[in-house]
Amino acid sequence: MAEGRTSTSATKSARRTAEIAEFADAVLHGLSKRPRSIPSRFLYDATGSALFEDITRVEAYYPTRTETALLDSYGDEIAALAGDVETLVEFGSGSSRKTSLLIEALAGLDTYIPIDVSESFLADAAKRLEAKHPGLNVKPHVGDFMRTRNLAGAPRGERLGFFSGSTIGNLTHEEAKAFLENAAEILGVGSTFLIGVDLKKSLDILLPAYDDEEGVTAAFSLNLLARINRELDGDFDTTGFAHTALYNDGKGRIEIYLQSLTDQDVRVMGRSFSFGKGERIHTENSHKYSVSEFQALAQSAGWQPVKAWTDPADLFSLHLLRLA
Ligand code: AVJ
Repeated sequence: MAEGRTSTSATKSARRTAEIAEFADAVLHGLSKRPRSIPSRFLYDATGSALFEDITRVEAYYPTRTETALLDSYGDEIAALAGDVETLVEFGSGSSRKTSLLIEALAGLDTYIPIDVSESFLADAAKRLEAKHPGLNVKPHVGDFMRTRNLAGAPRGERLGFFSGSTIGNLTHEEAKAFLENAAEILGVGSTFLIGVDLKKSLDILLPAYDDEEGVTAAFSLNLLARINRELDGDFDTTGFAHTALYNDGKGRIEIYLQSLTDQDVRVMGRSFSFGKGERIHTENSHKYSVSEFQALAQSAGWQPVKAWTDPADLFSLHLLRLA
């Protein structure tokens, strides 16, 4: 897949074709195996990303507003501990509000490099942030942050990485370790890394955050079936499946499924898949960490904990790490 800073319409459409082929492979394979599962990254097409933005405004979904409040409260302290940061590298662009809080706190910042798969999302974010922070160079990098190996052509300079929103929770512990090792490669020795991580907590708070009364999270999950219908010539009845969220205590994670409400047959790309009533497709994991669990994971990938901040209700954490 083409990766880099700008692209022509030919590379854009080649990228789109590759994306659909990859989605098709993942869906046909994921619906054939047992237990059925589809990787969570496919939830985030344009519609899914917009629905996720809606989730961040739902009352029961505490992570976004709690992380924003932590950045607001501790941004200056984070900036002081990170040192003379010249380049901010964001893995998977978050909402520009969170990023702006960090940019404002980093007095000597010269360049902001957001890494994201969505070129249009990056272009919007670049425009907004350049307007908001005059003098800041925004150099978007198009690519999957799990696969990006270097930021060719980007200024060296003291680097701070930023991975917000507990997106790291989508990854298994093994994948998270691999991600942290790869980020170490990209950011380089001496750099720092700020990561937002959701904390383990009471199920009374956790479960409603992933199954809100307004049904926004359900709509987000079910969009995966609608996306299969749109892009892979599927005929899923989106009212025939229910969004289900549960906490897997052993694995320390929320697991999200789409559960068939009846016995039914579904066709995708000319192939037929039978679902028994109650049968489910695993669509997403959201891992939760205590502060010390996450610090141990970071250390296993070569990152030294500098400091961690939590809110008074112990809902969410921000970790500053350094690569020695
Ligand atoms: C984007 C992975 C941080 O795990 O809280 C929220 C995804 N899915 N509600 C999370 C999500 C359903 C979210 N992350």
